[in-house]
Amino acid sequence: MGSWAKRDDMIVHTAEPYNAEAPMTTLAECALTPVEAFYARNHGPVPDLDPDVWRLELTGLLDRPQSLSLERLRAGFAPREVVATVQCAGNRRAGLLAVHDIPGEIPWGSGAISTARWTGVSLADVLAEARPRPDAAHVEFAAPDVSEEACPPQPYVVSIPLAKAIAGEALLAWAMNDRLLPPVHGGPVRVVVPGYVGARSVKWVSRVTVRDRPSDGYFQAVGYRLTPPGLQLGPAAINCDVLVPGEGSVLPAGPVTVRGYAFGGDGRDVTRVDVSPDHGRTWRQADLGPGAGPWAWRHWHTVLNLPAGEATIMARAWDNAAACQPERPESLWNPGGYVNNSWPRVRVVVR
Ligand SMILES: Nc1nc2c(c(=O)[nH]1)N[C@H]1C(S)=C(S)[C@@H](COP(=O)(O)O)O[C@H]1N2
Ligand SMILES: [Mo]
Repeated sequence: MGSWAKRDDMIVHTAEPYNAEAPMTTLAECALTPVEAFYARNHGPVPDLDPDVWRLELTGLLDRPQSLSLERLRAGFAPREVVATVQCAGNRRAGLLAVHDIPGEIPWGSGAISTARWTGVSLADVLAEARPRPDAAHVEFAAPDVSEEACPPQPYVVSIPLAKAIAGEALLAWAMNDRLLPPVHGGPVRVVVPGYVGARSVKWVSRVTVRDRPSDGYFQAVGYRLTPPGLQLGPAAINCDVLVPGEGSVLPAGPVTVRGYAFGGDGRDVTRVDVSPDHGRTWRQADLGPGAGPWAWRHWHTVLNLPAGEATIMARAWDNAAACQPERPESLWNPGGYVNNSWPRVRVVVR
């Protein structure tokens, strides 16, 4: 076991704060990512919280502000389960860094995305009891972990629109894959905002503030922002990637099974994944796996016949509005440096 009870084969980008992703072959194995292989993205040290002392403060534009213990949260609201994929906005950033350097950003490979069955209560139910006022428009989540990456160093605070917070799918979760949330994933309680960039799924949440405008904390207003200023990341972009074979694989001639995932993002379904054996000259449609619900990725696979020599395998996903992933990372690069959902390219050698 590695640190934080993770598998030994995790790719650890930084040990402190702990930032790690699973190898792509591991992600290809199952629809739900084992907790030991679930990627971890931390901006500061993991706080050590006592579940008995933990409270969730609900404050701001509310008629009935609340302070809820874990016991009260579990007993007072209907339990909910949602299978949701969480994807860091930096997933596949290494592909952007190959185009342009972005100083200080983690060179995530393709594994800053994972899927779990989350158990908790619906944020909508909890907010309903606190009664948002008519001018409520955004919901801010605050956690106690202090990040030195922020300027000045500050706790992790971000927000989502009220409409998303009360749509039903967002959770205050205390378990993942039927296990109590481990500290590194936000235990005792975290927010899970299905379909949004991972940055909005706040771990160790301790305060929920209902506001008339988005959070002005560093991680909302400066980090996780696309240029021009003010354009904030929320809904995740449609994405797919090739997980197997890996970059640089040497394969025997003959049929090759290609596997990957596709994720539609916020309420958009992936309806088709195409795979090219020859750098985009020809394409064939992959078989899409069932997926574990509207907020989860879908695995896909197809069999390609690759000629001997070097080959570049590519993939692209389409959503139910016929939108396709953008072709090239060059068209996505911006000084904020976030979100590479361009077509994956995997070079292999066939002998
Ligand atoms: N309190 C807190 N919540 C946080 C973060 C953090 O650093 N602190 N990182 C965010 C980011 S950027 C991502 S991608 C997800 C990662 O969740 P995970 O570590 O459980 O995979 O948590 C989000 N929630
Ligand atoms: Mo992230």
